[in-house]
Amino acid sequence: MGAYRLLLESPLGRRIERVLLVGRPTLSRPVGALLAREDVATAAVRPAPVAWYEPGRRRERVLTSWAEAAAFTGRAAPGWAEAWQEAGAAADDAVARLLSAGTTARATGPAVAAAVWEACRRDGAVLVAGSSNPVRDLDLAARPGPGSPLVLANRGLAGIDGTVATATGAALGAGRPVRALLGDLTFLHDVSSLLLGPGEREPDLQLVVLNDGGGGIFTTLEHGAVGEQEEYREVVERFFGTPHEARLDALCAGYGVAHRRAAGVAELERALTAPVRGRSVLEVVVDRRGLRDLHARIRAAVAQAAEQAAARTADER
Ligand SMILES: Cc1ncc(C[n+]2csc(CCOP(=O)(O)OP(=O)(O)O)c2C)c(N)n1
Repeated sequence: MGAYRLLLESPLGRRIERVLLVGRPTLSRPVGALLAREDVATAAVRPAPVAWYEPGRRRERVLTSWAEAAAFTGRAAPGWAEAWQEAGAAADDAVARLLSAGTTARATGPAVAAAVWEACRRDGAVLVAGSSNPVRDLDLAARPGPGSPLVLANRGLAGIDGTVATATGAALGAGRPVRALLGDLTFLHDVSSLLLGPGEREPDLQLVVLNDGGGGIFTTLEHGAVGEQEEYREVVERFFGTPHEARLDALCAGYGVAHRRAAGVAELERALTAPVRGRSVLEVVVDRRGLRDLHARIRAAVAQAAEQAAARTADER
């Protein structure tokens, strides 16, 4: 977790020579791009057979033991690990600084993710990460360390479906409070999972819904670039932004679930200090129009931090 995926695009990232793949890569495009690089030798370690592996589908050489994996990776040049760690710490700090500037004003997805992460770390709630931006925001802004929460996420076909049910099941199954971070469309898609039959046990579940009135992720992808052109703006918004004005408070009232709205990160942080008891929805209203620009600023801040860290490392030598 952290800014690693942005560092892969920095000069330091371009010095990577070998990649050992453990498990299955799904989420992040920079990781996919790294694995596809012609100048990078790749191998996948798979000591035991796994059901999802289809021979011939990936280009990495398959290694069946950790000894082979160690032989493949070899030893990095002296100072490499330190340079990477230093760049990572500098980039994480740069992201945190950028996100906390304007904390009291409008919330952003990554800032909300960081607040939700810290709340789970504090009170030990299991964290369910919704697909689309929330899981990526957590990947970027959460600071792992001692006491990091248990994180669950649905991957499958990377669908946004079933997330409320997943979080409900996790809370009932784990017997521990669960906090889920999910987008508004993800919430709306599965809102009927809020229905609780008479006599059913109520889980301790807080759904933090990042409401940007539609699908924000597409703004950050290629669709967003097309949508910046005047002639395509409306159609991209209609088909990919899929805007809506659904009232989450009214939906929650219909299902008998408590609802509260937080206007900014400071208010969200205050609301997150309350223990998770029974079911509730904490809605944070954000604006997805600035998302493309926000991610460009995050990328620029990480690139600058990586450059400065590299200069410091060079001076120390
Ligand atoms: C079942 C299903 N339908 C459609 C999609 C395509 N899809 C991916 S992300 C997304 C938008 C999700 O919007 P939201 O939950 O509000 O999160 P945001 O993008 O705003 O972070 C959609 C529709 C999907 N992944 N799964």
